[in-house]
Amino acid sequence: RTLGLATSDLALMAPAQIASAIQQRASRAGYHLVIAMRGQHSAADTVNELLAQRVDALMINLPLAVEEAEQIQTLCGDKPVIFMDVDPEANVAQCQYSNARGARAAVEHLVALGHRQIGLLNGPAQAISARLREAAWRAALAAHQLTPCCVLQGDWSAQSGYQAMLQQLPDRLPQALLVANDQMALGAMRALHQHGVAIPAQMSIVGYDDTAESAWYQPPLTTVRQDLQALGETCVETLLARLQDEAPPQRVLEPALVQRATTA
Ligand code: IPT
Repeated sequence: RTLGLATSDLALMAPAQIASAIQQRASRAGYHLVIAMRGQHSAADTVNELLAQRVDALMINLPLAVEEAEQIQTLCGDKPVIFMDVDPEANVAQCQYSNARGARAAVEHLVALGHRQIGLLNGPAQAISARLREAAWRAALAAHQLTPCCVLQGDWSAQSGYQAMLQQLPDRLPQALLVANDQMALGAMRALHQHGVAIPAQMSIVGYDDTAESAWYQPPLTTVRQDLQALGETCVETLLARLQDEAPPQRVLEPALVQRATTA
């Protein structure tokens, strides 16, 4: 009785915290968990590595476009498989938070505070979640007749957020910034601190994820919460239900804005 998890880099906070929740829930159900991390391999190779270990069902936390996801679904044959980081248009079973609703909630929060110049520090272009967060940021700005200003890009790491922010300093700063994940927000805040830019007095910041550390930033981070524990548990429970031919759990996964101290 084995479940497989194909995952993005576990050095990143969100995938690590999701994997931890999955491991705990699987072991509570008496299942063994095998993890394959993508690294330099293709998504298909990573999934084949799990299939070679005869897993009963698979969770795929790899950023995948429609065709890639459907290919992997085919690769898995009749084994239950669930996708966690996929284009919602793909015709595959999914368990994920809406990036569109999360990014929109962040922009609405900043607009309600009176900000008109709202920049974006996005994740890598290959990541479907980054592309969807950017599209929703643009759509929400347009809905308020605001024009996009300042699009920066990192690779999800704190270091990349720091470097991207340094490029805008000292004086090319928007009034507010949506950062596509909390780790990059950590780095961006460090760059702003070094230049004496007060958060939130001179610039508001909203992160994305609400990882376990985010309440401990200085100041504590306002962010879009994806409950990573609930996500991991729901994925495992959905697979278990399919293995036992039962109805999957009816849990709604909704991102929610958590207001802390980096926005004003
Ligand atoms: C997504 C995180 O929001 C982001 O911070 C980064 O860690 C990324 O994963 C890594 O792939 S969450 C994912 C389930 C869309």
